[in-house]
Amino acid sequence: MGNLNFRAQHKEEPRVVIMGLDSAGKTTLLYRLKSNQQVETYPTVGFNVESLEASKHGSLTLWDIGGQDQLRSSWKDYLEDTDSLLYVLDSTDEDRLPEATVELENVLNNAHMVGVPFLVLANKQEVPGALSLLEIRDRMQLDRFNDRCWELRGCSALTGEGLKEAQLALERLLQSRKQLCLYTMQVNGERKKS
Ligand code: G3D
Repeated sequence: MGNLNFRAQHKEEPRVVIMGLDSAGKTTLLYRLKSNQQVETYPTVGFNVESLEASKHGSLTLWDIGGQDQLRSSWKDYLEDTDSLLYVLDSTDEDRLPEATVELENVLNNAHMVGVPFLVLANKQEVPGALSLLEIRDRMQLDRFNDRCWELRGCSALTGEGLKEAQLALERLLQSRKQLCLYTMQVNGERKKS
């Protein structure tokens, strides 16, 4: 479990928020990315936070936010200064895909999330019968979010499959965010001069 000073200490690192319904595999993913280890997880009350080494960015701060129904109203409190959203899905939980879609929409509609890129990670892909990426893309109608950068990747936080590719996708999205910020600063600078 992280401590609240972590944010102040690491504020210059790109900030990635991990969200998704409870049991999607967020905490397993966080610790698999962090140390390539499987950990015993308990429902997250509040958040877990870790710093992760990344190839292009030095390091990233990953915030894993509890996804239980009663905690979701507090998701908005974690969105300020977010550079990218990592949205984790349980690809075996077809019944809750509509709920997961609505929650993703709610997060993306938050005022702090305008233009923030996101990565949907379809987790638990090693389970036979898991929804394919194509099915997920169609059912969640992800193409309607084409006004910002996003990617959809499959993975298994349990076996580690797909995580390297997921991390690279995340880094690409952060790069796109950085370029957009630089462009916006430049445009704002030009506006000030004129
Ligand atoms: P959460 O943080 O999103 O709530 P957890 O989810 O990380 O606590 O994981 C919830 C359950 O899903 C855990 O099982 C965990 O082991 C399992 N899980 C996470 N990732 C995967 C995966 O890629 N494949 C499979 N098959 N299971 C996964 P338990 O049994 O402890 O509830």
